[in-house]
Amino acid sequence: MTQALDEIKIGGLGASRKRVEDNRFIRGKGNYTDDIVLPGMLHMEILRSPLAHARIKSIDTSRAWQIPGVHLVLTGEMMATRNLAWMPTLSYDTQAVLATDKVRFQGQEVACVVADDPYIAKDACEAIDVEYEPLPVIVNPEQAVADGAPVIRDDKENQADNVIYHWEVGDAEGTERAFARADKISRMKLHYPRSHPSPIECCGSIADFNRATSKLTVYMTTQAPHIIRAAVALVAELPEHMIRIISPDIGGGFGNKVPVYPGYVCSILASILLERPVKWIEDKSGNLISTGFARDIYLDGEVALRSDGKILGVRMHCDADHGAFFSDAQPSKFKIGLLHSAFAAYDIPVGHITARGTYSNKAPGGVAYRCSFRVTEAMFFQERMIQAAAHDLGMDQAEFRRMNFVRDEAFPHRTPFGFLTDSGQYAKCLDVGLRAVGYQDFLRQKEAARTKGRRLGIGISTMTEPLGAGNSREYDILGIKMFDSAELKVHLTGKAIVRTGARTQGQGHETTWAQIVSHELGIPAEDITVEEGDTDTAPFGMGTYASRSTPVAGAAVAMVARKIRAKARKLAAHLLEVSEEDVEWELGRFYVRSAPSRGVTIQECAIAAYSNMPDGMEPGLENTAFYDPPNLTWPFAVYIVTVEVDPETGVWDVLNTVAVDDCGVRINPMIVEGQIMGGLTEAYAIANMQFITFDAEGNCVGSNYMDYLLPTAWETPGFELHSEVVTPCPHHPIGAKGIGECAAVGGPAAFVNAVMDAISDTGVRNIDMPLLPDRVWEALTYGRDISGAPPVRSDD
Ligand code: MCN
Ligand code: CUM
Repeated sequence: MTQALDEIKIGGLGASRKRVEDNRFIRGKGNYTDDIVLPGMLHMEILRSPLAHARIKSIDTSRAWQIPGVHLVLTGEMMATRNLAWMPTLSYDTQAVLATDKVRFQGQEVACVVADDPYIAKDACEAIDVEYEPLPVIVNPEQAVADGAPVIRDDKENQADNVIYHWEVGDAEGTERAFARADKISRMKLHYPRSHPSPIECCGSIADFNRATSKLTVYMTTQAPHIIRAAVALVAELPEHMIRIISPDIGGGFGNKVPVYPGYVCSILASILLERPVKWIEDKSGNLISTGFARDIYLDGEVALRSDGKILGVRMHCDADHGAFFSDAQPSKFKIGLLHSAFAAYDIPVGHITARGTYSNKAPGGVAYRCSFRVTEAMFFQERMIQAAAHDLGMDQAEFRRMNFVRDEAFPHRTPFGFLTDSGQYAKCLDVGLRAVGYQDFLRQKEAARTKGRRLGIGISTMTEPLGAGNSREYDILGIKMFDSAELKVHLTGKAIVRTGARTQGQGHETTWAQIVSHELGIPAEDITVEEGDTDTAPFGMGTYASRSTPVAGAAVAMVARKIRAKARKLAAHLLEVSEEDVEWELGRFYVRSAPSRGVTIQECAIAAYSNMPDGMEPGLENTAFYDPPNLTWPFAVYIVTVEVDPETGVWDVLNTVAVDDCGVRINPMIVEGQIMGGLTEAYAIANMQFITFDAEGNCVGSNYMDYLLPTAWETPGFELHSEVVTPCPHHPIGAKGIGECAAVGGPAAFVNAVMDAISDTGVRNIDMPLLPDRVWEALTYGRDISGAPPVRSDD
């Protein structure tokens, strides 16, 4: 008779355990960066450029210095004397900390004031007199490469134009041949607009340099504290053990809190100069106008088709607008991130991708807002191209996908762009989705509605995402290899603490890491504390982004628990007075194989580790595991959306959204569902209502929540989630794949495809996001495509 514990009851794998962190969050007891108050703390504010491109003729700070309560006014010139006016970016470019020669985007940091309170600091910023000489402005790639375009990065030697890189992957000649053989070529031009993660909490830091101990402590909103510590050590040449980065509770990250921002650097320098703690908290418009953006990329794509529907090849050219500095926060050697994960779910014999990156007078972009480094763009382009190709062939869009999917037995599958996908059941996911939405029925309803002048549409999108960077062979940040670690300490009473180098920003690690330990050791989840975010206590890790925590840090948690179990087995053998080979494990308990009723619990082993260990055994029950994943994990999803478009107004309503996500084994099904709902909400917002665009002078339009809309529960449609397809990850210790971003990655195309399906009979091929009612109305009324960011004229 087994005496194994009931895994769901103890909060192990598969338990929809309530999020333990929410206990403090919903009571208003979270501890965010801005909640922290240190003795003698001063406040810093940033003066930002009103112009998008201008030479700085002079900066006069004398009036600011005279304001009572002002302690320090920092300018680029002062930063330059310490070699800190510029900093390196994660993409091997440089970025201005405070502008010296020119300003290159609206909102760029020009000066900082440190004062007794933030209001004095803000007033003093307004007392700084800057004389600018305006320069011509570039707001898109076309202007960037036009003849006679002003060179934005004239600070860089050998930079004679605005091109950052040319990049390509795939087989150009083979693709050429495939296109020559094609019965039909389907073409699509698209723009994925700039989008902004907009977490509720803005970025911020409190730097606290203590001259007496030489220790620098920085509390900050970062998704990757260890990388920040390494960057501070390397850039500021401070000894690493004298730097402590603490990332307290984070009010949402979504990629916004991966990069290093000038505000962090200035607060650190100010604290070192003043020997007092200096707090900088970004305001909302500062966050919207200047921190890391995502996307802003143009596609010219083609699919070569055989008349029976088989895809023979794909060709894509992408133009990426990076803004004023190439500061993509991504760990691959590929200039355009993982864009070439496009078409990974389809069996494409050959393909070729080229990409060009350019500078513009816009805030530096390149954070991967809820996506594994341009996978969102890749999947959006892919699914829009797939829908257009099916349409061009006159084929059913679901059938077209099914016939071109990679088959279940074909894994591991090498994509034409070099990735190795691990596992999946793509057709099954599609079937589940089609059944749930009532596909055939809906097609009939759509026809019937048309005869009454109503426009219904159905959109399908699929996505597979390369999650879990890295493996250390292929992924690094500034040369630091991508892996993660976990440390587990089991106390003598059998309670435990687990720490990882990841950093939760709302994803629920405090809940789910405990569940992994429970699964491996049978210690109830409520007996396990999870801690992350303090570089003095957490083991080394590369942080939380690209949904890498479960694939990498989560795997490390499982591996360290297994090390603990291996030692506990020796303790059990000692307690049971049998040899280790005779000891069997069941959840929570070791027993003697020949006498199963004789056993010891994991808690009894724990106390023995401190009180009754065998001769020669090192006491204690703690360990650390480093995990270098053999491959990325490849979750898959199908999203299906039905809509009704009102031809009078262009307003579209979502009738139904079905999501079928296969992220392998789910640690906490409720948390996974929350992640999917959050991602779908963001996808809906991007497709429907959000844009940050720029007028001809480079003024950022949309740097407030009147223009950049965040959907509330009122606007957000309902979602129907399906979890019945589970393909365990073959190389992950508990079979889990990442999930944090999937719905935000795959969702947008489902919404857009649905609206396009509703109006495709008018000959309109594309409306670029956001599908605002006036854009849909214009397309429908005049039968024409609507391309690019919404036009904004300067005289509006
Ligand atoms: N999980 C699970 N079973 C799986 C996979 C994941 O139970 N098979 C759980 C995890 O244990 C974790 C959560 O789901 O609690 C998300 O896990 P994972 O997919 O590993 O993603 P990360 O923890 O690495 O989170 C990063 C991801 C990213 S990159 C963005 S951006 C994003 C996202 O998570 N930002 C978020 N979701 C967010 N959710 C909130 N609330 N706030 C953010 O800032
Ligand atoms: Cu891709 S945004 Mo998240 O990686 O923090």
